[in-house]
Amino acid sequence: MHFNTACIHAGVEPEPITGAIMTPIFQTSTYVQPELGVNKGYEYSRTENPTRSVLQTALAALEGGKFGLCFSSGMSAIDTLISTLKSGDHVLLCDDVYGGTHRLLKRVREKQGILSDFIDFSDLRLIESHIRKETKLLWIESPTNPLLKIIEIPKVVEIARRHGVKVAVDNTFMTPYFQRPLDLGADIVCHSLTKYLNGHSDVVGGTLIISDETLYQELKFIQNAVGAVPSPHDCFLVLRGLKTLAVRMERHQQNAFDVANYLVGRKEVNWVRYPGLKSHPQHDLARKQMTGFGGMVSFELKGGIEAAKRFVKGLHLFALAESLGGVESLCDHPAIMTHASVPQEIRMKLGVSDGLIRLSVGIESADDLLSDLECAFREA
Ligand code: P1T
Repeated sequence: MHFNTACIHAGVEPEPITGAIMTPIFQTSTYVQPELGVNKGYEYSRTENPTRSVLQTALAALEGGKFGLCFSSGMSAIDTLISTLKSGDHVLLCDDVYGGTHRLLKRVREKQGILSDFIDFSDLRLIESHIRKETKLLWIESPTNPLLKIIEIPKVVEIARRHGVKVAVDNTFMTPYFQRPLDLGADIVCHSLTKYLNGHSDVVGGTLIISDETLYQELKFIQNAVGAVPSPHDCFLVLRGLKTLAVRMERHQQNAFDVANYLVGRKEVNWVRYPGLKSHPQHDLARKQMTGFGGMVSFELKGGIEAAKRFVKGLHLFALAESLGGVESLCDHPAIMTHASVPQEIRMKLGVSDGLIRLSVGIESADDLLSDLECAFREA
C-alpha cells in the first residue's frame, strides 16, 4: 500500500455492528465481562481502548514498525521510554532538542539517578567518546528543534550497535511522510502527536513506535502502570488528522520553501535555516536521509531581542504561539518561549539567540504568508 493510501486506511476497519466507516469514539472507562475471567479483549480503558488500539495500529503502519503505543502527550511518551531505565543508567542526547526534553532529563530524571549528556551529534567522534558502559540510549531529534540541524541516523545507529546501545529518534518535525527512522536502523520512533500527525492544534498527545516485541511489552506495561494515556476522543481526532497527513505535508513544504526563499532575500536577517535550501550546511545529508524537508523554518534577526519584539508584534496571520505542525502558521521565539527551560549559557552556546525566530509554516496561501512577513519587517 502506498503511504498516501495508508494514511487513510491503515489499521482502520468498518465498525462491525453498524458498518460505520469512521472509527467510533469508544468513550467508556470499563467493559462488561460476560463471566468471571472472560472478556472481549478489553477490561479497562487505561489498559486498552478500541479507538486507541486503531490509532496505535495506524501509527505503527505509517512508521513501518510492528507496534505503536499512544500517550497523553509527547513528553509522557518520552518519559515512558526513559522509565525503562534504572538509576545509574546514562542517556546521550543531541544538544539541540526541544526544551521540555532537556528539562525532563536534567530536572526530573537526574534526581532519580538517570544521567544524561547533551552533545553535538553531527560530530560522530564526539558520540563515540561520550558513550560509557552505563549508556543505554542515544536520543536524536533530526531535524533538531529549533536550529534544524540534521543528524545522520544510520551512522549513529552504526555506533550504537557497536556499543550495544539503543537509538530513539524523535520524528515529530518530519513525520513518516518525509522520514522513516526505523528503516534507517533506529530502534524506537517517538512523536509529539500534538504536531503534524494530528495537524489541527486541538490535541496534546504522543506516541512510541517499535518493532522489538520485548521492548514493546515493557513499554506497554509502563503505559498501563503509569497511566498517561490519551482520551478516546483525542485518539479519534488524531485518526482524522492522519487521513490528510500526506497532502498537508506537501503543502507545508511548498509554503516553507516560499517563506525560506523570501527570508533569504531580507537584509534584516543574519541567516535562514531550512533543510531544503542549498545553503543549509547539511542539505546533501537532508536529501539523502529524508524524502522532503518539512514545514519548519528558523532564522536570526539582526538586532536581537528588540528587533524580535517589534517583528512578532507586526505579524497578524502568523500567530505568536508555542507548538508547531498545525494547519495555521505559528511564530515562536525559542529563547523566551519553547526553549526557556534550557539554561541561558547552553542556549547561547548552541546559537539559540535572542534574535532567533522559528516559524511553523501552515497551509494557508503562500502569498498571504509573505505579505504578513513583509508587514512584520516594516514594523521591525
Ligand atoms: O508538547 P508535547 O506533545 O508533550 O510534545 C513534546 C515535544 C516532543 N518532541 C518535540 C520535537 C517537540 O517539539 C515537542 C513539543 N514542542 C513544542 C511545544 C514546540 O513548540 O517546540
